[in-house]
Amino acid sequence: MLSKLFVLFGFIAADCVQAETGRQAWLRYAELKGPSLQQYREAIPAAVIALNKSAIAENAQQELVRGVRGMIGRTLREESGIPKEGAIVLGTEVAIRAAFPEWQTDEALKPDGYCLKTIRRGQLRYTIVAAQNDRGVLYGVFHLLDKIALGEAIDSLDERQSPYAPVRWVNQWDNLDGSIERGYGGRSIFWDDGHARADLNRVSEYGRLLASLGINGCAINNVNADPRILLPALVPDIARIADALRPWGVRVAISVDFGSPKTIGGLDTFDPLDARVTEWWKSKADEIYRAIPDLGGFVLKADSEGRVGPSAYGRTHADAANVVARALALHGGLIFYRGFVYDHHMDWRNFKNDRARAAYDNFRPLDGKFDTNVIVQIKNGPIDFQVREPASPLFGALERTNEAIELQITQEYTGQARHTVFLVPMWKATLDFDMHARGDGTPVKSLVAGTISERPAGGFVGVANVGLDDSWLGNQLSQANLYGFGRLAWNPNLSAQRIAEDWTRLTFGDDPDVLKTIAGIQLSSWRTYENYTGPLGLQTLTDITGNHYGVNVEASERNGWGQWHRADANGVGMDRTVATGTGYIGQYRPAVASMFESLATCPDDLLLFMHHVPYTHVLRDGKTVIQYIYDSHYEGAAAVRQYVRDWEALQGRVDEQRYSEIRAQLEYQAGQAQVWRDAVTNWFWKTSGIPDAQNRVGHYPDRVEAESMQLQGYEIVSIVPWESASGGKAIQCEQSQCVASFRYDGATGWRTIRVQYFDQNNGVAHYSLSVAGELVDAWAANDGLPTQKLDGSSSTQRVIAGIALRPGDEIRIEGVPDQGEQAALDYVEIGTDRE
Ligand code: GCV
Repeated sequence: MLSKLFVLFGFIAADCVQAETGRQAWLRYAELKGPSLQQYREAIPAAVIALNKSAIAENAQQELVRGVRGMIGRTLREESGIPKEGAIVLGTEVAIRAAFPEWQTDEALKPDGYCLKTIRRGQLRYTIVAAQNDRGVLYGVFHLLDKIALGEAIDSLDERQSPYAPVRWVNQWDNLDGSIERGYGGRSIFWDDGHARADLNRVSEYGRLLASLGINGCAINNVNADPRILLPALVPDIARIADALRPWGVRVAISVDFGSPKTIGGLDTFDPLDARVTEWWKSKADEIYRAIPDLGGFVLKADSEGRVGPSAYGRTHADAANVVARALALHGGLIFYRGFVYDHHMDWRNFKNDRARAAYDNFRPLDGKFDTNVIVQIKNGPIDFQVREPASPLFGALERTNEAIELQITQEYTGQARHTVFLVPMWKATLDFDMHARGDGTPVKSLVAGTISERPAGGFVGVANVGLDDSWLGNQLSQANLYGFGRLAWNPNLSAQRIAEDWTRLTFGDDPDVLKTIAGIQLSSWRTYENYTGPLGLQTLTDITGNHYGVNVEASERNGWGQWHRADANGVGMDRTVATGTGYIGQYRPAVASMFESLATCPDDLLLFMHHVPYTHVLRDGKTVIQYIYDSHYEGAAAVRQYVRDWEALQGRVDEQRYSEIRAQLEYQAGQAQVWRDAVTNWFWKTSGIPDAQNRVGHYPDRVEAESMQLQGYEIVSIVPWESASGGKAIQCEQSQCVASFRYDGATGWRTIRVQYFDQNNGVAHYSLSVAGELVDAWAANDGLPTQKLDGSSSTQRVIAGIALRPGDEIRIEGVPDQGEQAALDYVEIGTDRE
């Protein structure tokens, strides 16, 4: 009893303290208001019974109590048998049938599936949550709570839900030292300093979030695996993490390094066909399964980006996968073998070379040679999570091999959680794409779920990379990507709109204006981001050999990484046609290949991914390619400015902390979108020699370049790449303090001043801005942007609204450098207020 009270008060205290930090995500269980509260108070019975005894069943019951208390303000009484009053009854089908013999169903539930059913006995009403297994019961409870949160009726239930695919997993790219590769939400919730964290509460909280979406597996370390994960000393750590996730129905998996038999195993080889290596993997699996009998399995990245693999011994990926698979099979484990295999030292001068071909070329010949507990885990597109890619042709090419689609929830190439980009529409474009693998009607979703060819395993893997930040992912709005991944993994037929709206209502409440604004931003955000970072299939025009964040149009060219767009003075795009290009298009089935091969039928959104065309090529909307590039960048940047205005209209309707965080994030994004816009459009103008028909590119009437100001102490520097700073130049301060000033020569009026400055991550420079001798703003460059350099990644904007300016007013910026951060400035723009 005492411990239950403790849990009760613990929840209440936790809810008060952490109410709106974002940590509760979509599971806030905020108190309902108005008539719906009254309706639920009348509909909800007083008692709950869990018929099965297990940690998962206990969690299901506790979750129900917690949710009902939060939303309806009623504390359910926990009973041990069916009472003579209305009740909510949780249990497996077998247990429910024993208690309610009158419950008849024709259709058996799938594993993890559940049913919500109202059964009446005379005047009494029982709300049944029945499932094939305990995990399904937990999922059913979450669904029931969602229905309440979304205002749906629960007094006459008759609903069955089954997952679309058995595999619904997340991968975490967490390193044992606690850092996360491509993680933007803080340090690892799992690891610190080489071991599992002492406090794994956040892991349990994560398990709860995952369970609420029906996610049933989690790989807890980076696919660039540290071989030490397989040392005996780490087994208890993995076991502790598994203990934290198990009550939420989430099985743990680990990523392993293929060289382990040699690096940590004491063998002189890791040749998959060597009997000693076979034995090593077997005894290693036995050792781990003794401690964690329900381990999900292993994830393996081999022969990719410097990782060792079977090629070291002239063996195939099937040889590599199977040697591990056989060790795991004895314990019911799976191996997720990553299809992300390519040569990153390709000769860029050879126009027939093509990284996009790699997955198919490597795996298609091995179809049918993988054991049944191997799943080939394939990224959605053939390159690497770019802002837009076609579906990987490998999905349609494997007929006798389990597949899973790998989607990236963490926003590596899509703004690193500093830009709001809701990825569900992008994922749906791939999942719904018909590969014509067996004639019409074989969308990617059906191939990965194995529903077409009855492959035994397969499904969905999301690279989540949540961290210790309260927002989990580094941006409150980015949580929708984790939520959306889970919803799609359970049911990929849901629409992006439905997912965006459900998420918004659960996360921010039911205010119709809040719903309209947030869902509106989310649903347009992918197109917006694409518009200013890489339209027409150019891929994300970022620093691909560096941080994958800021703009750098040529970073992809003239190196072996193969993310080429081949833009030159005459044209742009990769020729991947069969007729004249790399032949990549020929990897698709004929119906798909012919659509991509022809300029007449290739969708414009993927045009430059598939074809090299002159800048004057005319698109379907009548625009030339070059004009589209200009226009889309202006549209994208303007859209983000509008997001800021839309968001500001919600002040007072969203809790203060999340309101301010999101406002700051969107305002930052608006500044970055402008950097991207100017960089990409100027680069293409210079390269093509074709001016913008609307005369915007290269003409900035409101802008005063820092290098043209009166400078005291500041010196002018050239920026690399040139396009990432206005005019290719900026000013930096190598003294203890510097000043840049100029006189305003516009009309009298209220103005917004935008200062474009650089915020490197090697110090905290300070700035102040005065107008006509009066200090109007001061700020610190203390953001953690991913660079020490002056470039597009560090370029950022300070917006100072509501300034009364008169012609002749002096605008003066003082910069104080700190530890190598040089208080650098690019330009100042003066617009009409809140322009
Ligand atoms: C974990 C991209 C990322 C790498 C990542 C790799 C992969 O190249 O930039 O950080 O490595 O994909 O998916 O294996």
